[in-house]
This record gives sequence, structure tokens and C-alpha cells, in this order.
Amino acid sequence: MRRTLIRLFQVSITTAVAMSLSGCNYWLFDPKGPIADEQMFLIILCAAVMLIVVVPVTIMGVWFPLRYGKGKRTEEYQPDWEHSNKIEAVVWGIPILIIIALATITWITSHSLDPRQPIESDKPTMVVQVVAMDWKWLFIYPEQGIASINEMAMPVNTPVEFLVTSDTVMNSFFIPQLGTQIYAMSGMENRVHLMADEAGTYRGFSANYSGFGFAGMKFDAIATDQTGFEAWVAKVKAAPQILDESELAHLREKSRDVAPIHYASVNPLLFSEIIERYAGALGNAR
Ligand SMILES: [Cu+2]
Repeated sequence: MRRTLIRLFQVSITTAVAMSLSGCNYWLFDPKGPIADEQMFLIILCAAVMLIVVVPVTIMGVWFPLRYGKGKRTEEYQPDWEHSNKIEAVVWGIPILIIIALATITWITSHSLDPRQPIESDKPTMVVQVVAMDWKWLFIYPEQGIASINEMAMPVNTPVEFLVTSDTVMNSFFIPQLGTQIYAMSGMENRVHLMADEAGTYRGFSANYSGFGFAGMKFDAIATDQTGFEAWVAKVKAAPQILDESELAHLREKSRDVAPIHYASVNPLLFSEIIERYAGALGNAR
């Protein structure tokens, strides 16, 4: 018993030290936008509600064997005891209350955090089209007429509507510090509204395994003030490359750990053409 406890203690200390040294990122607990804020609150709230069960059960799991275990006949022995209204009330009442609380929270936040729901703001929503490729992210700015690979920028405090599709297998578009991940699937368009309320460069990646180069399928989401965003757009517009048919064919080749690329111009219909390439063609992609 004692050795087991010591061993358990060693394992937990080692795990705690390893986790603190591993460079784990607690992005979900460092939100930089209103959606991520609300989601962090949800995570903490749900964990706290679960602890209402986990903490007493853990305590009882240790306490009962210690107090009532073999050789511990300190309490009165009651073999003909069979029913208690108090226990029934607790074991039914508490779970019912927890389910009602969780159901209410789920109902409300499923609507308030619906990814399709626009974010209220005095600024108009900006549209960014996102395409998952093998293994990089393509960003198309239809309003600015530019495109980029593995780097995107957005003005702070401006809602952004991301239209997301895939030119390959399923991926999931995720910038943890801004909230809500959304699946990128070929032949269809998913939408997620996100907003950054603090300037910074946030890591984005695919949250759905998509093959060999998946680990390097990362991008920077640069949130900056309006001037900084306009400067970024100007920089991309000044890039030597454009995203034409031959460059697109090149992008469709599998590649890993791709450094950011800027395209001064892009076919304005490219996003819908990529969707149409797969639409209604299950197992029959051109
Ligand atoms: Cu799943």
C-alpha cells in the first residue's frame, strides 16, 4: 500500500514536471477574441460542473474502504438495511440537476456560438476564403484580390467570416486563440465567424489528421490594427508572383512545411471553382 502510494506520487510528479517542461501551449486558456473568450468560460464551467460528481466520488472511493474495509468493524453492522429516501434523493436528484444545467447551457451556447452567426460589430464583416491543400493552407481575399499560403492577416476588432473548403481530404481549420474550429471538406463550403480583439500573431493549424505532411500544415494568423492590415495587403499586392493556373497546379502537388507565399492577384472565382471540382462527384472527382 505504502509503496503503491509512493510510486503513484512519483508518477504524478514526473508527469507534472514533464508537462510543464514540454512547452505545451495552453492556447484555449489564453483567448484573444470574443468567441474564444466565451468558449474558455464554457470549458471551465463544464469542468467545474463535472467536479460536483468527481470530487465526492474520489473522496468516497478512498474513504469507504478505509472506514468500512475488512477488519474495520468500527461501525454498526446492518445486514438487513435496504432503503434510504435520502440516498435515493441524492443519487437521482443531483444528476438530474446537473443534466438540466448542462442541457440549458448547451442549448443557449449552441445558438450564441453558432459558427454561422455573424459577430455584432460596428465594422463590416471581412470575408476570407480558406482552402486546405496537401499540406498547406491557401487564403484568398476576394475583396482585396490577393491570396497567400500559410499566412493570413486580419484587422483587430473586425469580424471575419471564413469560408472554408478543401482541395484534398478532410481537414479542420483552427486558430485556437480565436476559437471555434471548423471542418474543411471538399465539395462544400463551411463558415465560421471569428474576431481578434488583441493584436498579435496567432498559430493556426489543421485539427484533423490529413496524412504525411499534416504536422507541418501550420499558418500564422496576424491580427493587427487597420494600418498594419493595409500594409500587409500592400505587401502581398507587391509580391512578384500571381496565383494563376500553373501556380495552382504547382500548389496541388504534395508539399510539406511550406513557408508563407504571397500572391499579388488571384482568379476571383477560384474558391467556387475548387468547390465545384468535387461537388456532387462522390468518388468521381475530376
Ligand atoms: Cu470527430
